[in-house]
Amino acid sequence: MKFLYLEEIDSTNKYAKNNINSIEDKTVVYTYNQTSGRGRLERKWSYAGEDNIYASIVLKPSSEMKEVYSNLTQLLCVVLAEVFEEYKVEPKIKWPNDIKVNGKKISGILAEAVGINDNNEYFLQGLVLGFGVNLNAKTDFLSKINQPATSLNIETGLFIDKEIFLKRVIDKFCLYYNKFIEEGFLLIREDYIRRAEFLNKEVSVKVFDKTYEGIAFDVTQNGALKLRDKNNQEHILLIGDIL
Ligand code: BT5
Repeated sequence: MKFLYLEEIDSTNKYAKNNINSIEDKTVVYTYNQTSGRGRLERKWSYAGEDNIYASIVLKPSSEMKEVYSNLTQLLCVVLAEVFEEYKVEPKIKWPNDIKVNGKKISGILAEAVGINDNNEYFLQGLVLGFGVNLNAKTDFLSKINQPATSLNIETGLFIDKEIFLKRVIDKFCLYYNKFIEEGFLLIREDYIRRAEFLNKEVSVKVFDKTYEGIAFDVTQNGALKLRDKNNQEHILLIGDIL
């Protein structure tokens, strides 16, 4: 993996997307000064200061889109969880790709694909897997976020070295990556489910403008969420937000 450090940038994901052709496959674009970080669905990723991680992994696995690419966020989620565990905290995954510690959000992932349509054919130029991790955020900053949020220093009482953390994440991601592209979500399904906080619970899942309610009872071989509603009807949700 190559590293591309930017002194200051609005969003590492946006930078990676805008420069997709000049950025090589397997490059980590990162900054410690992200001025306008983004979450999914036009939400924001708040800047927690320069001792935290704001990074985007650029991948160019092929020019056609494959289903397994949409599961890369879940791979990154498992990788992040494993690295958190090295710091002796207990991360929980909120489907599809939030990480929480003690019920509070500590990390978020934003995956985007860049491609072009030509004569009804789609050519994938690259995938951008962005992640933000609160390593050393202050409680007064976190309390202003519109959902419970935490940081690794708060959970451990230690100052966390951001370079070491980032390197651990990228090394681990590389260890899994090739095999994951071949084998898909099944490779990590057990590791993902073991840390899932939502399974066998009653949840509401928002999928665009529709909301599904029921018991989240399984995650499929493709990483989709299985939900059983009160009429005993099963729904398989590929994307969405657990409310
Ligand atoms: C995410 O979106 O959690 C994806 C966040 C991805 C951020 C990275 S940073 C590097 C790269 N460049 C970018 O521009 N983005 C990526 P979502 O699931 O939509 O969650 C967004 C919600 O998380 C917000 O509405 C807040 O409730 C919460 N949030 C925002 N900032 C936070 C923070 N620093 N810590 C914890 N929670 C936060």
